[in-house]
Formats: sequence, C-alpha cells, structure tokens
Amino acid sequence: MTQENGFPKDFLWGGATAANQYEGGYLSGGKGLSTLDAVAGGAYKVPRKVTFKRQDGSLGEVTREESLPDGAVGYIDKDRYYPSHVATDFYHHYKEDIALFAEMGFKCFRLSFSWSRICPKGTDEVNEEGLAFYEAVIDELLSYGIEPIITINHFDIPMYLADHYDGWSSRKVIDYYVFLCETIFTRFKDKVTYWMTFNEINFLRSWTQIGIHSVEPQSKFQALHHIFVASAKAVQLGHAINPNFKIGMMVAYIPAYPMSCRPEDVYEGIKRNRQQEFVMDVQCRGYYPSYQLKAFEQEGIHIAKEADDDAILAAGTVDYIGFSYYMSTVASSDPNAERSEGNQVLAYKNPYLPISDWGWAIDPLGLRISLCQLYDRYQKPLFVVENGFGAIDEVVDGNIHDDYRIAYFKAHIAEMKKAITEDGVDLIGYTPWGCIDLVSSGTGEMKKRYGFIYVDMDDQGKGSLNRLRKDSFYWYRDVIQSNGSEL
Ligand code: P53
Repeated sequence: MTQENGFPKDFLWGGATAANQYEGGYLSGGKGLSTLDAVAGGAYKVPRKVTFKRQDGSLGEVTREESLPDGAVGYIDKDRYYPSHVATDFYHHYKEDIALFAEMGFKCFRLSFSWSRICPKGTDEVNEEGLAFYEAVIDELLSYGIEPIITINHFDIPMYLADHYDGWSSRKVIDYYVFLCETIFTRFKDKVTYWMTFNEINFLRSWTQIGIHSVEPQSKFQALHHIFVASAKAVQLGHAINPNFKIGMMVAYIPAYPMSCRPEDVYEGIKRNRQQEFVMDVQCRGYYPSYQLKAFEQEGIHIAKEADDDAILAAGTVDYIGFSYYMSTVASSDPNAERSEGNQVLAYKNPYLPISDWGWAIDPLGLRISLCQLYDRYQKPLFVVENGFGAIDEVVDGNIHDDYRIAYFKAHIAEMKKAITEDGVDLIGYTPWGCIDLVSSGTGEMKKRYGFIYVDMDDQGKGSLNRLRKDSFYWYRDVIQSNGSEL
C-alpha cells in the first residue's frame, strides 16, 4: 500500500442499510414473505417475538434465542405490528433518499437485497419485478456516481425455505442461494463490483436469520457449515462471471479485552475472540482452524460434510473483510465480575468506557485496535461496513441537534485515520450504519436511531415517513468533502 497522509483518495465514504430494516413494501411487487416479516417489535431488554403456527393449527410465539417446534411455520397476526412491513419505506422513497445521499457526497451506498423479493419462495423461480426494483435503485445510484455495495443476504431467509426445508439445515438451500447469486451476478455484472455474501456471519443462529427450527449448537454449526460452503461457491461463481468482482465476507467484530493481566483473564480473552475469528479463518484461509475442530470435539458437535466441501472452502476465500464495529467488550475468568447489560452476548463491564442508552460501550480506540488485529492476522483489505451510535433523537422546530452522534463519529473516524497513516492498515471504505433512520435489528424499535437523516416513524408504525436532515448530515457532508481531513 502506498504511504498516504490521510485517507486514500479513492476512499469509499458512504452509508449502510439492510432490506428487512429499511425497505418495507413487504408484499409489494411480487415479494414473497421473509422470516423477518413474522418477527414483532420489542424494546431495550424486551425481546422481539417470532409468531408461528404449529402443525395442529395452534399459534405460538418464541424469542429469537429459542427453538420453534418442529414443523411450525411462520405466521403473521393481523392485529400485531411487525416493523419490517413498512420499515422506513425505501421501497417507495428510494429516489428521494438517494438524492439525499448524493447531497452528502456519498461515494458508495451499502444495501442488502431481499432474497424473497428476487425469489419469492427462495427457490429457482425469479420475480422479475423484484430484480427490476433493484436495477432501478442501482441505476439511480450510478447516475450520481455512487458505487453500490451489495450484501447478498442480511439476517433473513425466504419463509418458504424455513417452512419447507428447515432453512440452512438443508444442503438444498446451498443450491438455491447459489442460484440467487448467479441471477444477480449475471444481471448486475457491469453495474456492481463490491459484494458481501452474508451479513455478520458469526451472528447467524436463529429461525429468523437462517430458518432453522432448533437453535441447539449442533443444528447451528451444521447450518453454518452449509452457509460457508454456499459463500465459497458464490465467491468462485462471481469471479467466473466477472473477474473484477470484489467479494467479501462480513463479520460482527467486538474485540474482547482481558479484564486484567491475570493469565486466566488473558486466556478468556483469546477464547472469546476466537468466536469471531473462527468465521474469518474459514473464509479468509479456506479451512476450519484447529481450535474450532477441538471445540466441536469437546462439545460433541459433528459436522457432516460432503467430499468436495473442503476443496470448495479452500477455493472460495474472500477478497476483503467487511466488518461492523460498534463496541468492545471484556472477557473475565471471574463469573462474578460485573456484567454489562444490553449486549447480544455475555459481556462484563469495562470501567474505563461510557455506554450508550442501549448499554453498548463507546470505544473509538477499539476501532483502531480492531483494524490492527484484523489486518495483522489476514493482510486482506478491510472495509468498515457498519459503525454508528444508536440514540434517541429529538425534533425541535424541524431540527435535530445530534451533537452526541457527531462526537461519536468524529472520534471513530480519527482512529481509522491513525490506523491507516500510522499502522499501515489497508482500509478501503467506511459506511456508517443506518445512514438514514431505520428499524433496529436488536430491538425492532424506531426510537434507537442511527441516521444522518431523520425519518418520521415511531415504534407503533405511525408517522408521515417524512425525511429531515440532522445536524450530523451537514457535518458528514463536510467530512466527505475534505476526504476526512476535517473532522
Ligand atoms: P441494532 C448486535 C451487536 C452488534 C451488531 O444493531 C449487531 C447486533 C444486532 O443487534 O448487528 C448489526 O439495530 C447488524 C444490523 C443492525 C446493527 O448492527 O440492534 O448488521 O442489522 O441493525 C445495529 O442497534
């Protein structure tokens, strides 16, 4: 990499979203149902519920961490509110939204495709209207010189595949995913360069995300194996269709610091970090690392593989690592250490860091630490495809003075810059999460907002859907304009 004084001149500044949290139009234009369409809203510490129907016709609900009964199918209760159905309605506002992104000077925009919009059942029947929608979005982006960054699958699966195949438990779903990839790679081969195969692959564990009914480790890791194989096949296929494609993986990276220099705490930190390194090891090196094979052995997990699987993994390593970074965490060997609330995974409190209203530790230096750790380990180009501050915004006379968000971004971008200029990390871009307000994945709330653009919508699905520029909008526009030299 050439030595730079700041951000590289072709650095990809932009923003990121996902279909199930932003797009809405859940039945428009021939779209089929997605698992997420049957997941109700929750709140901080109030889990979201999956609503389902049992084979005997009775109804039930479970949290996303629980198993669904065998044979249960997703069910939408007409009297309930489901945030994905309208979300913040990109489906009907894409021109207006993209014009706002262009006004901020975005060089790129990360969005995900909804699988069930393109293939309503997830099988090999294509909905041309769905493909045409994404083509219109991509053309709109390109007309402003904005590079589309596509997440092929972000946290959901067509409900038909969950109902009929137990989702990613089935190898048949590998073929269907590869069919989806072939369809979009062929259609958009001259319009899209950057792809990511699966969002936060280390977080895939539930019916809502991957269609599996049982959340037992055996089921989860077998499904994950199929996902790895599907991703590796997609990488090979994509490169065959267009050798210029850059196809990446995507991991939720939450570095774990040892609570102290006690060797036991340090070892806990290693164990904890392996949970996220494991998926990168497989997708960047092309094989399961030895510590993970030992962990499977110790936990009695057996991964059924077909003869070619190892060769497919080896041949389908990714071109870059996309990752989300929101916070760091703490690993401790003392189970009585003080817990930190609000995280998706067990975590201990870091006494040196403030937390957000949703309990996430705010740690800008942690982003530099993450960049160093990932680059030192893999030497692959890195892309920060999510980062941001979920907070409650107040509208005062049509203005939103989100100086807390500006402070968060300022500090994180400064650390990215140091990672590039002082640590020599090859960082290709930055797409802050929910650049326009959208539904929270964790809680299903609207009130946990990330955007530079405010959307008038509340937790009950009421609001005009009008868009407003927050103070951070103008600030980020100036950051992009100066290529990160003015923060
Ligand atoms: P929300 C937890 C921890 C780190 C990343 O999250 C996470 C999550 C999931 O809750 O997921 C990513 O909306 C994910 C996005 C999500 C975003 O982080 O819970 O890729 O879909 O919206 C922020 O505040």
